[in-house]
Amino acid sequence: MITLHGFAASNYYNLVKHVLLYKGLPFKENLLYGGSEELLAISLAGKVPVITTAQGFNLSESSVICDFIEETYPESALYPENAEERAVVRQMMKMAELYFELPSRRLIAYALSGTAVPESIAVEVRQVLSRGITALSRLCKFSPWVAGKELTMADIYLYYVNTIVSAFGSSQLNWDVLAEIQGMKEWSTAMSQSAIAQKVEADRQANMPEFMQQVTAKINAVSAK
Ligand SMILES: N[C@@H](CCC(=O)N[C@@H](CS)C(=O)NCC(=O)O)C(=O)O
Repeated sequence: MITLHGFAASNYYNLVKHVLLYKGLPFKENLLYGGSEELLAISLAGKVPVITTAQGFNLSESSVICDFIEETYPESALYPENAEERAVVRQMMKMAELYFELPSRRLIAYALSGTAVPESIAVEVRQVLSRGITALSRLCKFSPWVAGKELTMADIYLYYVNTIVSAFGSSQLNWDVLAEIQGMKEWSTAMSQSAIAQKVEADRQANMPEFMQQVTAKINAVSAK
């Protein structure tokens, strides 16, 4: 059986969990936070999520894990058969990661510590997010899924990326980034209503208090130095 390591407050963890649930694969969860020795032993960069297969193979990096799960368990396919269509799905995932997820993540430390985002960083983040808006507006079809008629890996990936963009764009930049892409919010609402998304969200909420305790402990340890 696959083991999924990490914590449910992480959107990267949750997107892999959603894929496992979508494919109906049996898996167990092992709660690990960043910085733990146990995580460092199995995750090359000390990041979550990590999966361990029944054969004992450890794999990190969420998009690589998604590909591995698809190749190992092709039932309930999440990538199109056609190579060009498959490339478009991967392009959406890449654009979402580079131009939505990563710039939004630069805001998280300020949100958690309650300090203002320096204007130079806010300018840079806005620029990169604008690039993401342009790219994803051109790519996403929302008919009804992002790549067209079939739900693909891009739907799952983008949905969890958007949780970060939405939360920190509005709280730190006062910018409703997702509203800039026509159809994105309606699609996001549809995604959030699936039984899988609701289970993942319930688990996320249950983990939040403990996750916030971890964050506070880390902030206090840094400020005590
Ligand atoms: N590129 C990685 C990023 C994963 C990542 O940033 N995970 C965060 C949680 S959302 C983490 O492990 N943070 C703990 C730390 O940095 O120590 C992926 O796609 O899996």
